[in-house]
Amino acid sequence: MARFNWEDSLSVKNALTPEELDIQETARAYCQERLLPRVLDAYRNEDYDSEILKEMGSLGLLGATIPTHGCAGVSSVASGLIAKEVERVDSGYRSGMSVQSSLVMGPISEHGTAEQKDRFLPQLRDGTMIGCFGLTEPNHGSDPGSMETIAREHPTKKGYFSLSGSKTWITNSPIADLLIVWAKLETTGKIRGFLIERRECPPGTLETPSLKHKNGLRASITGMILLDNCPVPAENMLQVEGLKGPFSCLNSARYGIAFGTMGALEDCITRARTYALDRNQFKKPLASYQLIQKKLADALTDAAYGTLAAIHVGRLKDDGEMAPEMISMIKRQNCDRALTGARALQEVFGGNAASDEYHIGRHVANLFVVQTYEGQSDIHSLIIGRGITGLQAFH
Ligand code: TGC
Ligand code: FAD
Repeated sequence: MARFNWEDSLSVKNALTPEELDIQETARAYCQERLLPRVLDAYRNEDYDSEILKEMGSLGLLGATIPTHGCAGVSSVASGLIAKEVERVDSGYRSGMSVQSSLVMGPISEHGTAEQKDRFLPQLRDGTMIGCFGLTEPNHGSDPGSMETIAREHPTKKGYFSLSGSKTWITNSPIADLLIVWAKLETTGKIRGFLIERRECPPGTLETPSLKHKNGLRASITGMILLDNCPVPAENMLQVEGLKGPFSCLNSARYGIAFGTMGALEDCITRARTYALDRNQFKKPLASYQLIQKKLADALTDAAYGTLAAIHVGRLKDDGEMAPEMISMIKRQNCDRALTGARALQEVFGGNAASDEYHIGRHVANLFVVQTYEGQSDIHSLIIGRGITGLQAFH
C-alpha cells in the first residue's frame, strides 16, 4: 500500500514521461525563482515586464509544441505542465505566455506561409518580438462571427489591404510588435487573419491604448487595437478562411488554460494548508476543524481530477483524436472548479485574505477573468450541449 502524498494526491506523475517531468521541473524552478518574487509589485502597479517573454524564450518555453523553427517540439501535456507552473504563480503571466505561444505562434505555424513562418517564428520563439491576438470587439465578444472589423482592397497601395475597426480586451496589444487581427474581407464576407507589423504602420492608422485599472489579471497588460485604414500587405494574410482560423488556435490556448488553472488552485491549497496549520483559534489549529478540512479536500480532489483530465485530453490531442467539445469540457470544468475552490479557501485566511501578501485574493480575482476569456463557462456549456443534442442554443 502506498502512503498518501497530498502534494501529488492521485500520483499524477505516474501519467507523465521522464521528459515531461524534467520540463515541469525546469518551468517550476524558473517560475518560483524568477516570477514569484516579482508578482506582488507587478500586480500592485499593473505592470508587465516584457523581459519575462525573453526569459521564457531562452528556456524554450514559448511555442513549445511547435516542432520547427528551433522550437522545442514537446507534447501538449508538457506545454500544459509549463502553463500550470506559470499559473501557479499568476494567471496573468500564463496569459502573456499563452497568447504568444498558442494564439500568435500557433496560427502562424498552422496557417502561415513558409515565408511568414521563417520571418516571424524565430523572433517570437525568443521573445524578442511580442505578439497579440485580436478577435474580440467592443460589440462582439462571445459571438465573434458577427465582427465588424473589415479588410478592403487598399484604395492607393497596390497589393495591400486596408483594415478598419476596433478590437478590445486584447492581452499584450499595447506592447505588441506583431498583431494578429481577424477581419472580414469586404469582397467575400469571410473572416481572415492578418499579421500587422506595428513598425510598418503609418502614423494614425494603428493605435493600441491600454485598458487600465483592471480588478483581475493585473500582472498582464491588456488593451485595444484601433485600426483606421491601416495598410497591410496581402502577403501578410494567413492561409485559412472562416472562424475555424481563430478557433483552431483557441483549442490549444483553452487547453493551456484548463491545465494552468490547476496550478493556481494548487497554490491556493498549499497556502491555505500552511495557514490553517499555523493559525490557532479556540486553542487548536484551524486545520484541525472539519469544515476547514472539507474545503481542502474538495479543492485537492478537483485539482487532481482536473489535471488528470487535462493530461488525458492532451494525449488525445497529440494522437489526432481530440474533439473541440473535449476542450470545452476541461476548460469549463477546470476554470469553474478552480474559481470555486480558490474562493472557498480564501475564507480560511479570515481577515488576512484581504491582504495581498497572502496571495489568495489575487488568485480569486484572476480566476474570474480566466473563467470569462476564451469562451465564458456558459458558452462552453452551450458548446457541450450542442455536442450532446445536436442542437445549437446560441442564437
Ligand atoms: P460555429 O458555427 O460553431 O463555427 C464556425 C466555424 O468555426 C469552426 N469551429 C471550430 N474549428 C476548430 N476548433 C473549434 N473549437 C471550433 N469551433 C468552431 C466550425 O467548424 C465552423 O467551421 P466551418 O468551416 O463550418 O465554417 O460558429 P458560431 O458563430 O455559432 O460560434 C459560436 C461559439 C459560441 C461556439 C463561438 O463563437 C465561441 O466559442 N465563442 C467564444 C468566443 C471566444 O472564445 N473568444 C476568445 C477570444 S481570444 C481570448 O479570449 C484570448 S484571452 C488570452 C489570454 O490572455 O490568455
Ligand atoms: P459577452 O459576450 O457580452 O457575454 C456576457 C455574458 O453573457 C457572459 O456571461 C456570457 O456567457 C453570456 N452570454 C453571451 N451569449 C450568450 C448566449 N447566447 N446564451 C447565454 N449566455 C450568453 N479577446 C481577444 O480576442 N484576445 C485577447 O487577447 C483577449 N484577452 C483578454 C484579456 C482579458 C483580461 C479579458 C477580460 C478579456 C480578454 N479577451 C480577449 C476577451 C474575452 O475573450 C471576452 O471578454 C470573452 O470572450 C467574453 O466576451 P464579452 O466580454 O464581450 O462578453
